[in-house]
Order: sequence, then C-alpha cells, then structure tokens
Amino acid sequence: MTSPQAASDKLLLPSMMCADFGCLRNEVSALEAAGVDGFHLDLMDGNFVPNYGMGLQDIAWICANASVPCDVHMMAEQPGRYVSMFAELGARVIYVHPEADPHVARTLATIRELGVKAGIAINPGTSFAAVEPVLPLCDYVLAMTVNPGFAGQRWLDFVNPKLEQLVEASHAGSNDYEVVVDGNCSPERIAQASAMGVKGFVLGTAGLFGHGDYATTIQQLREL
Ligand code: S6P
Ligand code: MG
Repeated sequence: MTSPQAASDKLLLPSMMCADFGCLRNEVSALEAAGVDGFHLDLMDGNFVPNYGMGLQDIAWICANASVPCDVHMMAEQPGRYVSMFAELGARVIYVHPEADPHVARTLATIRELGVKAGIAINPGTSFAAVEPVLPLCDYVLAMTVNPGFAGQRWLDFVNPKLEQLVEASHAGSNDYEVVVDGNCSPERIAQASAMGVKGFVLGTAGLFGHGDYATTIQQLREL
C-alpha cells in the first residue's frame, strides 16, 4: 500500500501564523497527523514588512513541540543578527530576504556554518538576476507570490516566469536548491506550480486553513 507521502514528493508546509492559537497544541497534533512535511514559521519585525508576527516565544514553542521539521521565514531587517537564535531553536531551514540584508552572502554562509539549511526568500519584485550570484549558497529558495507580510492575498502572476527560471537553475552548475512557493497556494496554483517543478508549498488560507479536515485536505493536495 502506498503511503500518502509516497504518492507525491511535494513538501506541504502549513504556515502557522494561520493556525488557531487558541488551541495551538491541537493544531500542531492535527497537522502532523494529517501528514504535513514541516511547519512554516513567519517572523515579521514591523519594519521590513508592515506587520508583526509571530513572536519568538511562539516560534520556540512550536520548534520544541513539533515532531516534523520547522522552517523559519525571517521577514526582518538585517536578519544576520538573529539567525543563531533560530538555529538554537532547531530550525531546519532559515530563510532570509536579500532585500533586507546588505551582506546576504555572509548570512547564508553563517546559517550553513550553524548546521542549518540556508534559504533566501524573494519578494515578488526582486528579479532572478538579482539573486543569481547567491543561489549556490542556498539549499532552498522561497519565492513569494504575494508581497510578504499578510495572509489572504492574491497570487501575483508576474512572478510566474521567475518561478520557471528558479526551477530551471535549481540543480544546474553549482546550484543545488529546492524551490518553495509562499503566498496564495490554492489547489489550482499548487497543481500549476508543481507541474512546473516547484517542490514545496506554504499552505495558508488559500489551501489549508478554513478548508475543513486537515487530513482530507492534505491528501487531496498530495494527489494533485
Ligand atoms: C506572509 C507569510 C506567508 C503567509 C502565507 C499565507 O507573507 O510569509 O507565509 O502566512 O502566504 O498563505 P495564504 O494562502 O493565506 O496566502
Ligand atoms: Mg512565509
């Protein structure tokens, strides 16, 4: 019998800022039981993006209590100052925005030195060419299909050609990274991007939360 995971090699990653914090333990358990591949944890500093969230304590609690890997998406200015904090919490991947870091190459190297997978998260308006030099330093690339800071936004179609460029370059030359998409990952968008070669999907309000039973939803997304 085929396990749900074996039916697809997609990485399905709930964005925990969309979870019900009134029953966070239940949310973590239910999502893990549904077969998610990890948790996506958004940190916003109220500066790089016009919003705050999630708290360091929230991120620490989920990292300490999850049995699946946790990825931290730092939407923060000068993230290099704080990457060691998230490494200590046990993050699998730390994503930093090159738009927020004048020394992103150094920060990516530091993340790897800390024993954590290194990732860049790229704003919709940031071109492939702008990040191409640092792609060999990345294990993951998080392509934002919405402007970062809020759940519940619309997918920006002008990002689609960049997704294709990122996938095409992902295992070429000295590059060896996986592409993950963040923002409005609905079933339709997941099907399109998966066919394009995108590996991972951050699941928020468009694809998971508010769509009924987690196990059923995750199973359906795997089968797309
Ligand atoms: C905010 C953050 C994202 C959102 C996610 C929400 O920009 O980086 O991870 O939580 O995109 O998903 P949705 O389906 O509500 O757009
Ligand atoms: Mg995110």
